[in-house]
Amino acid sequence: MNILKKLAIATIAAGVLFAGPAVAQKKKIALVVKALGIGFFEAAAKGAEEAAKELGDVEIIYTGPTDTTAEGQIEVINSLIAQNVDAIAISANDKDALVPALKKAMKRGIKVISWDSGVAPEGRQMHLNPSSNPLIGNMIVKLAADHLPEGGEVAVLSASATATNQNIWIEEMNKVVSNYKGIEVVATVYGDDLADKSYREAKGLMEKYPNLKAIIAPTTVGILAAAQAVTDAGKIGKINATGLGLPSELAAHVKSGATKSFAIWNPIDLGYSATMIANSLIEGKAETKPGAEIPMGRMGNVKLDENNEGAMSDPFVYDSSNVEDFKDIF
Ligand code: RAM
Repeated sequence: MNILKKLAIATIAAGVLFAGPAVAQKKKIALVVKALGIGFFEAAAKGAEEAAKELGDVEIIYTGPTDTTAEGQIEVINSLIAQNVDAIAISANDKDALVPALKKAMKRGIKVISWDSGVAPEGRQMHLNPSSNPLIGNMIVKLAADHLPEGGEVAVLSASATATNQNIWIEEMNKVVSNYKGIEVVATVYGDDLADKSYREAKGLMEKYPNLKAIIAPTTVGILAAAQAVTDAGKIGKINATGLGLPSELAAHVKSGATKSFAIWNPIDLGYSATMIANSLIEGKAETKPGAEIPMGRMGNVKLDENNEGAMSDPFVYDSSNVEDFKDIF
């Protein structure tokens, strides 16, 4: 063997040694939530992990700010861009404020979707709603009205004032309130999805409106705080804390009567679906255009409307007849 050939073989061998065996890199999907420490999002993260396990080659980065602000999420997005993740799936604290940062991510080739709480169309490729917005809007007032045959004063305790999802649901609710005889919405306040602020706001509502019959909280943090505030004020049976909540967090309040009933979709399914969609986009297996369908694993397909939005499934109502069956799941 001539010296050149020997050298070539040695070089190839060294190259192989140096490169090592080909290790398949896992795709990185970031699940960005409104804030860390919220049970609803922790359940969604469980679903994302389930999807990652099913796919086998996906790593989930579960992240978010410590409070429900757009500024906090922008920092998180910039750090994910620096980490060169493959996809960002975000529940937004503000529809518009995140757009520039997410546009930057998309320019770098990162797939961007919103889920739960949406980003304006120019800042994401598609948005996954948990359910239809008009259905949720109607549901939250119906939950209160079902227990108020004579009508009465109700107030809304929302999440943050810029939360896309709660704002749409409240808007949809206000469109149909007149269908419920005698129901009057006297105030809308914001607890920012912080337990203590939500509690103080609920207390404030009860003090300001002595005839209040229900607090409608379309947020899992808000409804829990409202149920506690109703309990502490000795108002069980007089004021119904209702809206959207988690069976695991509300079972005791349903038992006490502070919450007569509430609704929610399965947050585990939502995190699972968002992850499956993100993966379909990374793999180039789906398009994001009106009318397109994107596969979501065991949840079937989501069909996109003219704004590239789609809904996962219908909300489900919980009360004393079924809350115990679900409280260990989410
Ligand atoms: C809180 C968050 C979330 C919302 C649920 C119902 O956990 O605000 O965005 O979807 O409530």
